[in-house]
Amino acid sequence: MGLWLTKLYDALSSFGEEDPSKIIMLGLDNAGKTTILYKLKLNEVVSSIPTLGFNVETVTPCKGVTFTVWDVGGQDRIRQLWRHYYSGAEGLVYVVDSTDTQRLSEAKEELFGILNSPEMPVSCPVVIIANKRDMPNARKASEIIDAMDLRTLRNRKWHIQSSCATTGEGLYEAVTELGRLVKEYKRHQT
Ligand code: G3D
Ligand code: MG
Repeated sequence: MGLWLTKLYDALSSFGEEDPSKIIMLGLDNAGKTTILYKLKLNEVVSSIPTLGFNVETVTPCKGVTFTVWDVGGQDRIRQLWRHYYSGAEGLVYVVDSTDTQRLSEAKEELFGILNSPEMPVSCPVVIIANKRDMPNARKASEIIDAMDLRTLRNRKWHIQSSCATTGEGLYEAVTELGRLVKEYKRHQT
């Protein structure tokens, strides 16, 4: 394992240590979720569960930490199925394509819709990943905060991190912050 992967593995391991952590990773299609998942999977195989009518990917990069991933947006027909996966979530990673300015408002609506869902734990923390930062037209994290009205998020801790999923840049920082927020959240649950 390279140094980068070792650090990532340590960051991931740190939040499954005491008890298992259930993380969901969502975002519009094409945001970069599957790319991130493959970077996080380390030696694990990503398993897809397509039988439910929508494609759910799961990966357990290290003992005790599970990421469950699907695309949000469109397809109203299957929305009620998502709720099943919200319950018990201890962290949400929300991936945004920071070059896709046309769909930032849709990304925002979906995020707020998810967070307002009755099944979504009220104070579950959120890490927003502003992905594709390598592209010349990528919006900065501060611009994403404004465009998505992230400062209006109430009752929960959130953090934004820009990344380039194809190289992995920013993912270690995102995972480290996620681990910190998840641990803090769990301490307050007990
Ligand atoms: P999704 O799972 O959220 O739908 P994917 O998104 O992970 O499938 O990524 C969608 C496309 O964006 C892929 O391109 C992927 O390679 C690209 N991508 C993901 N992250 C980055 C990034 O940080 N920078 C750049 N430049 N591209 C990225 P393809 O061409 O395979 O569809
Ligand atoms: Mg995908």
